[in-house]
Amino acid sequence: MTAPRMFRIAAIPADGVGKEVVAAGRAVLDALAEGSAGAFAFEWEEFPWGCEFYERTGRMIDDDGLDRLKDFDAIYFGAVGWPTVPDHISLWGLRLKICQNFDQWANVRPVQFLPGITSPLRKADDTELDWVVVRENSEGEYAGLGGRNLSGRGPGGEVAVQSALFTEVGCERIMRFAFDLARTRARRKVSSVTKSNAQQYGMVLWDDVFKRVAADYPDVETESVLVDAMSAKFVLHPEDLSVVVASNLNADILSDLGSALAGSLGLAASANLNPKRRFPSMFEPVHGSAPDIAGQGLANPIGAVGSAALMLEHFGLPDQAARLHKAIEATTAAGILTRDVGGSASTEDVTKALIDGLNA
Ligand code: GGG
Repeated sequence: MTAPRMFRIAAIPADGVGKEVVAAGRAVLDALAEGSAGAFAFEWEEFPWGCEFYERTGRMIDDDGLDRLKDFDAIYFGAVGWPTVPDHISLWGLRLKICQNFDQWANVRPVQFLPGITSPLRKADDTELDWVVVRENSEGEYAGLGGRNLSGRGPGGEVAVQSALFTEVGCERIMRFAFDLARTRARRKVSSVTKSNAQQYGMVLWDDVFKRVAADYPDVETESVLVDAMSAKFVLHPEDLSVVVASNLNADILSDLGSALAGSLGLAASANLNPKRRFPSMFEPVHGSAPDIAGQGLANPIGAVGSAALMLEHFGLPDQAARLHKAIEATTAAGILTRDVGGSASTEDVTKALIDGLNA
């Protein structure tokens, strides 16, 4: 008998419901491996980083944390943020630190409509809708450039600057990623989103690069849409979307809108990819730590389990990813739903249904 393919995964549940949904995702993945007849297995190491760790140590992650993560096959992340720690400290101290250190410049956020879940779009054929938001994940509005109290005037007169950084290399690589992704989809279309009428430097560069890259993909339909118009399009004409590529901030906002339109933020999965695979990629639900429901067994584990499916695709196990998707669809179709999508099932109930669904 040959040894199983072993995947080493660093689990970072971090804060709030992140702990519950990472536990759920791990249970589902372990059940999948158990049923693989020894074909593959997961070796987990869990790290305690997050806001509680910050309160004890003054750091969101150990000083050697990034070094300890670098040799894992993937990072499975929960959610970051807790009311006792300022959000910019927790986000920059952990999630953004990992994304930037491991050059995870492509954030893939599919918007998926599941059976049995009512969407505010209220289309009879909701399950036919699906599009992907591709988020530039390394620069743009989240480049961390700027400063406070630049005037030196003190209280009441303070001035702050927050700059966005757009590089030709950064724009081009995320656009090529989006076009290559579009070529794998039934509808070969890329919609580029900016606010280049009002933001006349970085976003005009983005538009120029988009036109240049598009010329290399004549088989892919394209459009350039302002972010305000794209928000309306998400609601009014979602059937016209396939791949939507946008800057860090615009895509962050649009992907939340997309998942809310699909029924709940709790459903949305994401992959922070280092496409060249020099460093580990990170998989996490789109949702945050949800302090209002944390620790009550109310969190929806589907976003985290969908993220696990993206991780399996990244590992080159598309059939196993498809099994997770089938289990998700069977669970929602059977009406086993958490409160955010109109049900009364607990995180544990849904996790059990997902595990049962693997073998259905
Ligand atoms: N699991 C995603 C998460 O923890 N999000 C918290 C957050 O505030 N994210 C901002 C971002 O996605 O840049």
